[in-house]
Amino acid sequence: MAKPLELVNVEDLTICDSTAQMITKAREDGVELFFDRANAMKACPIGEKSACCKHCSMGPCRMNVNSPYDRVGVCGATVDTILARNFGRMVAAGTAAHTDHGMAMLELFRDVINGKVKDFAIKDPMKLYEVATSLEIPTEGRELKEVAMDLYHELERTYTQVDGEIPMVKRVPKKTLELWRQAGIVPRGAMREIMEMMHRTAIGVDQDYKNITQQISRTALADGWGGSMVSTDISDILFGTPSPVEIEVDMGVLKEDRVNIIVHGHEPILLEAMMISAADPALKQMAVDAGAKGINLVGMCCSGLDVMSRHGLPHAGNFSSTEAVLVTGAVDAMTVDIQCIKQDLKRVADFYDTPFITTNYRAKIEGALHIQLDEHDPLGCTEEIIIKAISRFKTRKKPVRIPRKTVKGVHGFSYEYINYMLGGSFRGSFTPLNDNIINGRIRGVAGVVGCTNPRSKQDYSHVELVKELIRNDVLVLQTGCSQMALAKAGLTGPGAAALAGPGLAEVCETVGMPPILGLGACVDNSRILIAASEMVRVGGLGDCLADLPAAGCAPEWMSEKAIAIGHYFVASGVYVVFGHTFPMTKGTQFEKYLFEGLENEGFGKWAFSDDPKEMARLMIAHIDEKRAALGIDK
Ligand code: SF4
Ligand code: MSK
Repeated sequence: MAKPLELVNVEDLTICDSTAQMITKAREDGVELFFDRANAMKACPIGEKSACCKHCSMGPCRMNVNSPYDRVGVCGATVDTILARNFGRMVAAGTAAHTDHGMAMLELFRDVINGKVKDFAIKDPMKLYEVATSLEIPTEGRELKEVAMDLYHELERTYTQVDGEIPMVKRVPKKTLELWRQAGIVPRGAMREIMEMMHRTAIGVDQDYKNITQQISRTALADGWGGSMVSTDISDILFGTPSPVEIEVDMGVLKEDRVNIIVHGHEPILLEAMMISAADPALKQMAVDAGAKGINLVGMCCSGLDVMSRHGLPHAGNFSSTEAVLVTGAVDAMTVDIQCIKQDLKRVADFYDTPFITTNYRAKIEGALHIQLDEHDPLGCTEEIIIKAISRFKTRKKPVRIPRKTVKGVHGFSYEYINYMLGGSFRGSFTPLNDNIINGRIRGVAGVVGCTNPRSKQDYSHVELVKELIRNDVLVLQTGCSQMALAKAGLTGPGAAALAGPGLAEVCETVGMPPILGLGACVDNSRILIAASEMVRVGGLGDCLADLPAAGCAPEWMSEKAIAIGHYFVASGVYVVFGHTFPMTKGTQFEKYLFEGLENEGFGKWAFSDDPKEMARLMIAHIDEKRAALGIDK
């Protein structure tokens, strides 16, 4: 039986001190948070292992997780078919989320070029020319607008093309691409791949787990090398390629004497537009007239990560803190767009008299005020939100209690900048990184990414895993809520080099960089793919992505997007460890195929561990194996 809510120790729920304080306050206030529900509602033991199917009304059918081959579904589907179909649908959903986000960014880009959107412009023309060149679009002597329009049409194929290869495969190392071609998994267009994935996993279609996995890989690659990559590149072109900037994080960035507005979600346009409106002298004066010292715009989750890297905007916390931040009573408006927005935020916001505002027609929440953000007039929406926040500031009814903690760190490491720091040119080759890996100062590279989850102590595994990796000279690249876990723990400044092993510490101290580099939002994992491809292109570390001494991990994942990300890394050749839970039944052929079989075919592979020290051990062992194969294991 679940423990009564009040008996769950706050220290068992989170290592984030601010969130812990707000969980305690919520309990005093009688407000239930998702941590409490995760405890009260235990995960279904069959669903947790992904061993059930409800793809038709002859079921739902449940397998025996302790003896998975004891029975089959009413239609005869085996546990392997059921597991593969469920996994495929998670990848399809995750890919749909990233590609729909990317397509919205591409449409914004088109309307900026053709002059229909006037509030934004192309901020990084050099990146535009670089992306165009990488896709073999002629740039010599051509007007920016002409190149931009060609780029738009080329990138549109990422989503809509029904046959052929998506444009970004031109960036994939040759040998990796050859493997994909042989395996028949080069994506056509995301819509086609997602459609086929959904079709093949319907009742009575694809019932061979290996064949289903082929389409899982093709769909996931349409995310990583398609929708996500386009989204990152277009965001850089429109809003600027990030470069390192010192940022203040944690809930102490809220200020009692200011109009505090939280922006949460994923598409940068809402927060970019909010920044323009918050700088409007008339609105600033309105805030002062209401008795405030100013407007305090704060990001959360991935929207916040995206924009803080570009503009140095403060960030209040990750996914598991979005209800807790409302408990401060200091939030004068919370506004959201798409993805990772808990429906419960509305109820908690109501309790603290905080206006909760949705802005995207694709993501409304029952009962919430909806102010549609029209990209042709984004400021119309954001000005209205700020006016609502000012009016709430004026009439704050509940006492405000803001945790004092703030931490400073450095964020905004595009792959271009990582190379520059290591002694290359800003937009040059990755030679210095490769040299430091070959000479052993840097043992390897790890991507530690992904969500937090109320079924796992918030931030704990992210922080412990990363500490263990850098102690062993592994350079860590980060995105998403994981990046914020490390930022709150004070490990995103150059001072973190003191915790690194001697080789990595030497490199960090020489170039003045931290051993943990934050690359942005969860959609920006594509920056890691590009960095890895550059490492292959420069030479000395093998000739495909699977040869690199590299590994990835999402220790506290929760979203289907994380499964799509994990699988596009695996299909690209990377070893990926997931923590806390995995949608898999032990002792099945499908498990063996994902955890071993794919690697035998030249891809990466999946692994699972519940313990951050063990996750680190698995990743380091893999890195060492790759170093040995490259002959650089001295
Ligand atoms: Fe059961 Fe087969 Fe229908 Fe799934 S598709 S619910 S296993 S009968
Ligand atoms: S917000 S997908 S909880 S990283 Fe991108 Fe964080 Fe995971 Fe959402």
